[in-house]
Amino acid sequence: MVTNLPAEAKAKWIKVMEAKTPEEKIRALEDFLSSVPKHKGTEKLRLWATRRLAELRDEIEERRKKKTGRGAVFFVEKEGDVQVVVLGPPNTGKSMLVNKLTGARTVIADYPFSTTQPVPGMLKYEDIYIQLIDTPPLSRGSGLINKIIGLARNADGLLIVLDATRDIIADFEELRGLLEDSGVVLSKPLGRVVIEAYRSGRQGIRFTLMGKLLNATLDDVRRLLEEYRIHNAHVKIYGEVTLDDVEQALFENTTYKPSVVFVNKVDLVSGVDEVVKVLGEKSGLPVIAGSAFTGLGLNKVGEALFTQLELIRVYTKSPNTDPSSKPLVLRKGATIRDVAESIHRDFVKNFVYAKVWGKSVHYPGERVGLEHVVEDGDIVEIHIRG
Ligand SMILES: Nc1nc2c(ncn2[C@@H]2O[C@H](COP(=O)(O)OP(=O)(O)OP(=O)(O)O)[C@@H](O)[C@H]2O)c(=O)[nH]1
Ligand SMILES: [Mg+2]
Repeated sequence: MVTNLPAEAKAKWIKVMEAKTPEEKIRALEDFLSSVPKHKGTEKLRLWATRRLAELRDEIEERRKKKTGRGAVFFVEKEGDVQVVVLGPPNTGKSMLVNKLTGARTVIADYPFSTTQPVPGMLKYEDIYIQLIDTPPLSRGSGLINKIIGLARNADGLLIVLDATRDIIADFEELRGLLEDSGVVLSKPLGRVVIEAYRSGRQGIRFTLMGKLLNATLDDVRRLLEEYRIHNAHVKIYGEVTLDDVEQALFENTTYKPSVVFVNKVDLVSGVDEVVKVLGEKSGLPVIAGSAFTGLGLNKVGEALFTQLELIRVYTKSPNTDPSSKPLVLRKGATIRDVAESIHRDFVKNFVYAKVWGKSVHYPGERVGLEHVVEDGDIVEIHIRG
């Protein structure tokens, strides 16, 4: 999709990647767009950049409202370990579901478009806190589409709520289409590339290879990044990935959101098993059939999200103390480096070795290095200099 950008545009992209604030991002993105030639091959990219600009402007507007206390704020600060946005067509029971799962005081009403603002609540699953956000209905024609999708893009995962008394297949496809139009995809790509570019430093290009490059070598990736003037970056490759995917990843224009579907109101209809099964096959997603009203299926939501978001828990400890009871919540594939980084910046700089107890090691207390991949339930003790 990223087709033969001129060198000038490539060189400008780095500024967008490095931009920290929405204001900086807007300036850099506008500058980048001005050097992207207008033709068929760049159409999608330009469309995406234009949408992204609108989202960024919205974000600034929201921040301003929040600061001045004037106007309603749509953005929800992350709390807990992960943030999951609850999405769905009008009147499917999103608000009742969030209320039942978290106790949050949502607006529940028997007419559509009753929710006009996002409302957060906290769902506890074992020792993990999942922040659920109730949202206004997502449907074509709603003036809030960009804002709601902005919330979804910013979240760690989605909980899609459908209404069993309606055509759940059609409703799902409609919703998936809406999200895809804005670059939010629900199915996991075969591979995934994450590129973190650093503004300064002399680390060069560092790779974490958790999969493989299909048609290229790491040197090809280096050369590609060189064209974009990226000299300091951490490139993480998961699954099977092509050089195009790497280039694509520079543009953050599609993002995968792990999602779970909740088919609500099954207390009102009988024999939904078959259509629920079909939806599962069509969507490739875990589907829970239940009822916010009777409570059926509610106990499955936490675990389904935990699994679908591929979360793992790591319990850190200091020498001679017990592991913390509150886990660090990370993604599958996380390494000791990620653990160290989430404790303190200096932990990576001063790292000597880590001792690990749990599934990822051969014996309790094994010594490992920064690139060691941790697993759910691991206990980690990091030893640093000084
Ligand atoms: N029978 C039954 N009714 C439900 C269930 N869940 C929600 N309802 C009812 O459905 C209506 C809509 O519920 P809400 O939770 O407001 O739905 P919503 O999806 O948040 O609606 P909007 O915010 O307008 O999109 C209300 O009258 C609820 O009482 C359920 O599982 N079973
Ligand atoms: Mg609602």
